[in-house]
Amino acid sequence: MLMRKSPLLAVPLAVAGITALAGLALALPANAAASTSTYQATLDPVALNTPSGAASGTFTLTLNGDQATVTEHVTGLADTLPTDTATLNSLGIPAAFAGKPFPHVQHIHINGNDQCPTSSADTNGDGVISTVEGQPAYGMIGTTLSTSGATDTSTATDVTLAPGGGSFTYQRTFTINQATLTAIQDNKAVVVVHGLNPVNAPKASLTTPNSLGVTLPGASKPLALIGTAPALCGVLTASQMSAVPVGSSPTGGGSTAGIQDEALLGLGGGLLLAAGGAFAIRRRSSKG
Ligand SMILES: [Cu+2]
Repeated sequence: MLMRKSPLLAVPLAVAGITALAGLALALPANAAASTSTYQATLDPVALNTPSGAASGTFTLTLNGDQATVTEHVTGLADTLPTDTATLNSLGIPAAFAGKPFPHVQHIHINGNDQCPTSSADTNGDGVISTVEGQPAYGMIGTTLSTSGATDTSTATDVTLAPGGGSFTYQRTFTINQATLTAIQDNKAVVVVHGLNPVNAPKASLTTPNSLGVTLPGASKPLALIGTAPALCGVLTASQMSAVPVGSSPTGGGSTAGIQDEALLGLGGGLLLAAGGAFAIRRRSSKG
């Protein structure tokens, strides 16, 4: 539809085909993303809660205005929920969850001491660092890294929107709230993945109710500490990989920038085509 306005440009675009359009979409953000910055965290086992070397992860967050793109890989976490009713009940997990992937709620915590908790964070001495005990180190929840839906605190403990399983890749682009955005830029943001592995978690995490009072729908008792205690943690720091603008853009952060950015993130061929259309308009206006 947009191409009709620019027949001369539409012809080479059509001939070049999808591959070239994808190339254009990849090339565009160099101009559009002058403010892009990248932050990274290495996710390490939380003291007391996860044995050293048992689990690990990498986390990359790219900011472009208020759009955040997260790419995360974790491995070695709790894999599946128990299947026997007695164990499920003792952990505060309804039977409907039997054998399902172990949910790992995860957040960007902000405005604490920009640290992951050490063993001294276990202030009640039960051998587990609860997520509340970890807060002086990593702060309150700023953003929920949910698989869909809201990314604020409203989904913080929603296990149905949490990634699950022992190893997973999480990738999502979302509008990041101002508090988290500011904290990231001030180096006050910490990534926390929750949910301890029953196989090697501290015994107390299996028998103590979680410190947030989370009770799963249909459960007869609160979820055990194992469900919400921090398993992996990493401090977000600015990366040397941050994009460097190449050339100048006459329109800067124009109204089409959002579309182009989504295309960069690989959200689908339709958006790639949309980006091609936006590119056609920009080219036409810059020539005219
Ligand atoms: Cu958290």
